[in-house]
Amino acid sequence: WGQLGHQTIGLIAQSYLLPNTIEKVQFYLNDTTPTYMGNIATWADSYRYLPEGAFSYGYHFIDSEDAPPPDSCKIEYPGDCPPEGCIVSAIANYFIGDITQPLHTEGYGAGGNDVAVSFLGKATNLHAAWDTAIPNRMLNTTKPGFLEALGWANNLAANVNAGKFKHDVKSWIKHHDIKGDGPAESATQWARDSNKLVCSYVLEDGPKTMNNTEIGGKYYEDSIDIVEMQIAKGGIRLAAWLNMIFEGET
Ligand code: DCM
Ligand code: DCM
Ligand code: ZN
Repeated sequence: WGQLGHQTIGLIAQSYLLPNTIEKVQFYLNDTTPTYMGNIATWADSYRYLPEGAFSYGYHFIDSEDAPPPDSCKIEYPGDCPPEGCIVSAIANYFIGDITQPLHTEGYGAGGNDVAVSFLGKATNLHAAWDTAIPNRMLNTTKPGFLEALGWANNLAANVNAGKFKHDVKSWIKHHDIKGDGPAESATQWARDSNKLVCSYVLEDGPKTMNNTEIGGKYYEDSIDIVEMQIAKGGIRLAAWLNMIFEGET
């Protein structure tokens, strides 16, 4: 996800943290402002481009070798994870935010980075569209600020609490386990959950057919529900994971 997605996930997560977890997270982040989780949400995306953060570049995704969808979507763990690590092996110590972006669990065309598309007339690639252009368009902005993320987080949290996601939430966090191989096993389930969407929608028509097409119309319209669910899911999983770490609860 891009800035908007990551900030929204952080802000959703923040509203589900339990008291002791809030205290610990604020302590480690050294931030007690009202948006402490939103403020840090894009840190991992800048860090990986610094020389000292280069080791973490591959921790943002897993390149499933199931290409080319839609014929098969499949995550093999540890098979799909290189020795340097991937988003599944890194979950125990690192970043939860990106694993709900379907193309972060797909190897084809480097997670869709090599699939050229146009979005409302503007040349881009499929990965960037899912990270950024689609979420931005959903919020009716080309340059999202913190207010867009806050508004979106509130809206999605309301749908988790009493709206269209009310009945899904339990299934989003049912694989959480922190002991032993738990983190990698949980993360493998999450990666499979995302990777399934690659075949059922994201690359449904076949990546080659999508090359150089305009995706700002029906493709965009039908992606909205998926993006909303995946961002909400990311926030809920992040909160549950932190609660589990700091209070032994899920
Ligand atoms: N990005 C960044 N610094 C750069 C280049 C890109 O912070 N030099 C950000 C822009 C997008 C995000 O990375 O918000 C996309 O990353 P990912 O696909 O891992 O979510
Ligand atoms: N990415 C991915 N899978 C890959 C390579 C990259 O999901 N095999 C993601 C990580 C980056 C984004 O795509 O945030 C853009 O990649 P880059 O920064 O290499 O242009
Ligand atoms: Zn991305």
